[in-house]
Amino acid sequence: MTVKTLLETWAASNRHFDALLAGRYSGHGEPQERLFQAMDYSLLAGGKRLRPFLVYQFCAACGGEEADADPAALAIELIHTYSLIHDDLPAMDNDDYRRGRLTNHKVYGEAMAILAGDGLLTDAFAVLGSAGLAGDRVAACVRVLAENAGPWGMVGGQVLDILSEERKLTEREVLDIQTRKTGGLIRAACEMGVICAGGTPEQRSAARHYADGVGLAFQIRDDVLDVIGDAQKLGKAVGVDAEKNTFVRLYGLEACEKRIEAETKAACKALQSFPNAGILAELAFFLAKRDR
Ligand code: GRG
Repeated sequence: MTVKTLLETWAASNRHFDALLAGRYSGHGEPQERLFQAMDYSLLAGGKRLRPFLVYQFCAACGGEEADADPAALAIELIHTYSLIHDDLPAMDNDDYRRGRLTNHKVYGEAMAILAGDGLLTDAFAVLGSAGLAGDRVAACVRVLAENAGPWGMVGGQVLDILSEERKLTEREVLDIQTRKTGGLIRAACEMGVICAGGTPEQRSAARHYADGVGLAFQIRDDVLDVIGDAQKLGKAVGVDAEKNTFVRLYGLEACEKRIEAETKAACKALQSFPNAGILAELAFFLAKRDR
């Protein structure tokens, strides 16, 4: 597997995914058109689509078809986008730019941005609930997604982060917040991919291990990019996390690089449970060096 093949596969996956999204919300003359426009504004702003790609690739690694993974891929990106819209609000991070454009509330106002996030979050479960998969697979996906995105997962991590803003955290505390806040959706994406394909409990567990390594490396890289990254490439401001409880503050830049490498290698070890997961290994190494 080469980086070129990875990027071509990822781009093809994104084309397929964007076709799924096209025309889903705005443009149908519904009375709540303004809400749909606000949802599409952030959804179609050109994110990397990493989480859907993970759903598709874990489904494929377990012998599933692309169509089996569509609802879970859609659901995870809807939830990810809602979290970004809400995270950018004045009551949270108060950011002006995201995905290279003005943040949702800057264009649609706070009330509509909150409702766009709410709409994306709830529709994610409508999408999953109407998946044409066996009922036990749908139920398992709903549970995994809700547990990782909700109060025990991403939302819980955000709360812990907010409550500790004034305090310098221990390594254990920073890791706990990261595991929920960033790790939650990455874990849900990987595990749902296995579930959609009817993979084994061992494969679900291996997918979680891969996700834990990749998720941690991804967040550390995010913190590193806030220091050394290019705002143009990232589509958002840099240097804004200097006062926060980041991994750079905890370890320093050099140790961050070492930890990213170690977590990436650990993630790839978990792939032994899958007969053909070369692309997921290549993805882990690519993400470790990403610049956007
Ligand atoms: C507000 C409920 C609520 C949760 C907020 C996930 C989150 C918690 C906030 C988003 C901001 C943030 C720094 C999250 C860390 C995870 C992360 C690096 C998100 C950005 O993900 P990318 O790089 O974004 O995949 P794109 O735009 O490419 O999809």
